[in-house]
Amino acid sequence: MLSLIPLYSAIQLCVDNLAMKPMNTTELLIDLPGVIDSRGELCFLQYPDQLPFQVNRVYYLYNVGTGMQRGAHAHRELQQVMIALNGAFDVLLDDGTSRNTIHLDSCYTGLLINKMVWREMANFTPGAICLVLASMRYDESDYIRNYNDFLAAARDAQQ
Ligand code: T46
Repeated sequence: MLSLIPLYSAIQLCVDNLAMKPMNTTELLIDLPGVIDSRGELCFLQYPDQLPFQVNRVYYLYNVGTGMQRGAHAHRELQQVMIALNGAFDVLLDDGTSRNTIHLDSCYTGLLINKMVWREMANFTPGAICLVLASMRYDESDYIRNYNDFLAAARDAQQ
């Protein structure tokens, strides 16, 4: 006999998504200081003024093809700050109860992504570069790559 559990999970996921509130992202956007002179522009961020954590890893995404998506996971402990160093892209953030999509298109803005936040990046413009400053070294066991598992863990964490 067919199990009804996958069907029930899918329906529950749809109901949950419809119930999502818009996430307030104001506090997540970090204004980065810039120094502009005749030689060009310089932008910086340092702990603890603009960065709420000390950086243990840096990586960047580039050459992301048209229509390609990145992310689609959450992190149990990792915090990150993301900057559109060049071009633009969209970042969907979802904490399990609220969600919002942020358009990043300025190297003067950092986006703080806290732990236990599902993220999906899309709509990369040609030549876009996404710089990420991370609080921890790479650790695959910190990833939650299944959305239902993320929702269950986020609800446990919020109780
Ligand atoms: C995130 C978004 C914004 C490593 O070996 N070391 C690293 O530091 C990273 C980030 C990745 N990898 C390996 C793991 C995979 O085999 O690179 C491969 C691609 O990683 P992933 O599919 O996780 O890439 P994205 O772009 O979907 O996600 C990345 C980060 O992994 C993630 O933490 O928040 O960028």
